[in-house]
Amino acid sequence: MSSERIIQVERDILGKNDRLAADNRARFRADGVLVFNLVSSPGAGKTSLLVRAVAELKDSFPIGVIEGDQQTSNDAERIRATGVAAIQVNTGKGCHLDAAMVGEAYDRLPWLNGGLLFIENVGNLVCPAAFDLGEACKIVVFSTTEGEDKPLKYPDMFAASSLMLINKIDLAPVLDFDLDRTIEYARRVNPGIEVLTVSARTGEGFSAFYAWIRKRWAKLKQAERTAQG
Ligand SMILES: Nc1nc2c(ncn2[C@@H]2O[C@H](COP(=O)(O)OP(=O)(O)OP(=O)(O)O)[C@@H](O)[C@H]2O)c(=O)[nH]1
Ligand SMILES: [Mg+2]
Ligand SMILES: [Zn+2]
Repeated sequence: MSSERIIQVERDILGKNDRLAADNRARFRADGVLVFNLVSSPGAGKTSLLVRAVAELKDSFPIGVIEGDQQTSNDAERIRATGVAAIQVNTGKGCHLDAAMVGEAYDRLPWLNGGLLFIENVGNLVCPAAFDLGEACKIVVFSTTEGEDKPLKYPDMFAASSLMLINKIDLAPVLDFDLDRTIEYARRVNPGIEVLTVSARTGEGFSAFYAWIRKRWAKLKQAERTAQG
């Protein structure tokens, strides 16, 4: 294929995805559901974070989870063990979730009436940045084991995210992790990105994460009331 043809095919794929993402977003709005798209490199701790968060939030909100991985249903099983509904999507050769996969998975979840939907994307710091799923925002999970320079090496993901959760903060002392430098690099590519430090292992920082979620949720409910007049 010529490079012009390749660019055209990419545009067609992203254009179709954007239309389906708009359909998803309209459905989420109609159901009053707040949707987060969690992205990270493999193993940063997305599922560990979600297992803790959904267990601790499930009495406050209806919650559903969509789990994206190339293979296995391990992550959906880890979520279901908390009593929260989870749908596993296997992308096979694919390296990201797209809006069509999320729309189909959403059909299979119970009605989340006014609740929360967490989408765990395939572990990959590159192309999930380009695929809108209809979410309210992306949350990038970055762990202390990855090296402070990742926001500069993979800027698209950090530019596309509203919140950076710096996970595995319990390991920071043994790794000589430089928190200030990481935040500085992330803000160089996205000056508005919010940052919280957490440990899915110890639970440190989770109350601030829940406060952040509740603030977004209150904003959504306020917008719904304004739209109703
Ligand atoms: N020390 C420590 N280990 C953690 C923490 N969070 C996750 N882990 C460990 O990191 C490894 C990967 O965690 P997962 O939750 O499976 O990561 P993930 O991002 O869901 O991985 P993929 O779905 O494969 O991309 C596991 O061994 C976890 O126990 C943390 O806060 N501290
Ligand atoms: Mg996972
Ligand atoms: Zn991909």
